[in-house]
Amino acid sequence: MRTTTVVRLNNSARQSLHRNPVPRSPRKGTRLRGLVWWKTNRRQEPQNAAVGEFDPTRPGLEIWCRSRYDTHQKPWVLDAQGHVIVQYELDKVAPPDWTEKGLEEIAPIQWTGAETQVAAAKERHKSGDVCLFEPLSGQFVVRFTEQADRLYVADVSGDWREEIIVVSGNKLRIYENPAKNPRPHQPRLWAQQHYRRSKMSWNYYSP
Ligand SMILES: [Ca+2]
Repeated sequence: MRTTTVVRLNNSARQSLHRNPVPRSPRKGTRLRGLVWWKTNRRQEPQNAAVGEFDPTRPGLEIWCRSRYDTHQKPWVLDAQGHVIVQYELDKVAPPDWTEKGLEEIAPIQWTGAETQVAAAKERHKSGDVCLFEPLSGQFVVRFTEQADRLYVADVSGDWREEIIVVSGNKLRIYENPAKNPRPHQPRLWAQQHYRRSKMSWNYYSP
């Protein structure tokens, strides 16, 4: 039986695809329903991204994009409609002794329990420190002196907030937030199927 592919695009999406075509042969059996949205920030590669509730005053989730600079990264944030709402130079907001190679293994994290999420990351290309930062401003809110080789984020203590899990050589360390949980009765994140799916595997570009 032949596979039928249905793709309906508006004019703006057609123009976007013309400038930046996507692969034309979807996996057999895949039924495309069209482009949801496509957005570029002056054709820059976002490279690593983190999606989360970084600004509750804006509808939907925001997308933090790291940029692909090997040093002196210049992140930006898209809103749920694909508009660039902020961009900044990491060097101007990171601690002065943070590696100039920037951030890697970036993940949104429910650290405080408040509605606004922050992001966790480690020093790029080294067994380095770990930080939590505000994606919209780039401000570092917590820094852990570490020799982190790999970083994970998940709720392992069971209070629905998330902890930072660091692999350092053959050691594993877990950091939790000792502050009071402002919303202790939120349902556990593990109750959401998409959370279980996203935590099943680890991905360097969007953990
Ligand atoms: Ca939002």
